[in-house]
Amino acid sequence: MTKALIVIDVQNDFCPGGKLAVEGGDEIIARINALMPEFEVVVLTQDWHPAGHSSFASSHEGAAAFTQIHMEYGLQTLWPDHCVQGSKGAEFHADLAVDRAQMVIRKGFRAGIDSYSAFFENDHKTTTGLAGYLRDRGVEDVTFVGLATDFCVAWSALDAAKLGFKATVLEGACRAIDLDGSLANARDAMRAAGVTLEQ
Ligand code: VGL
Ligand code: ZN
Repeated sequence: MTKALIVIDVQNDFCPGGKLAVEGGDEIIARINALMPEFEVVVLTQDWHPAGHSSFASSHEGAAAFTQIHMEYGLQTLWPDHCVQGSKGAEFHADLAVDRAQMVIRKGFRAGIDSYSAFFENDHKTTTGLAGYLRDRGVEDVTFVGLATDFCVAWSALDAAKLGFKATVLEGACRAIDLDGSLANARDAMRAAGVTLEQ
């Protein structure tokens, strides 16, 4: 069974000192690098927003970061500006072994829609192309690591399970944002969907 490691958003803005820093975000990098040689397929995702993206609180007058708004496709959490295309914050962390990756999926590049999942944008319909890539390479088993557990990692793992992949999240190689119970909710949802949670 061909196995893929999907490394979610290990970018400067999600690491300490970044615009949307996840506590301990850089602590997982050595483990992720060590995992890479165990997988035939290694994919990185890169959050990649245009300036003025609709997920930025700064794009909505009077709106504060970490609140929610209604978009056409559903509820959307608003974030500080982060991972702007071409910025230092959007680059992968310098310690990540990016050269071992065979594929980089950029997501969140459409101004009007966010994309947490590596497979579908937040309308749950627009695809990123990753499922097709994995199927073409014969992948059946996908393991997720990276940032953040309760947003991009969880949404990716949930979609992977829905698409029929065997999905595992290595929580010890992830860190969470944990906003209003989002981590507990994400873990419940992943378990219910048949995602295997391991340390
Ligand atoms: C993420 C919030 C906004 C993530 C990306 O990588 O989990 N979270 N954009
Ligand atoms: Zn983002």
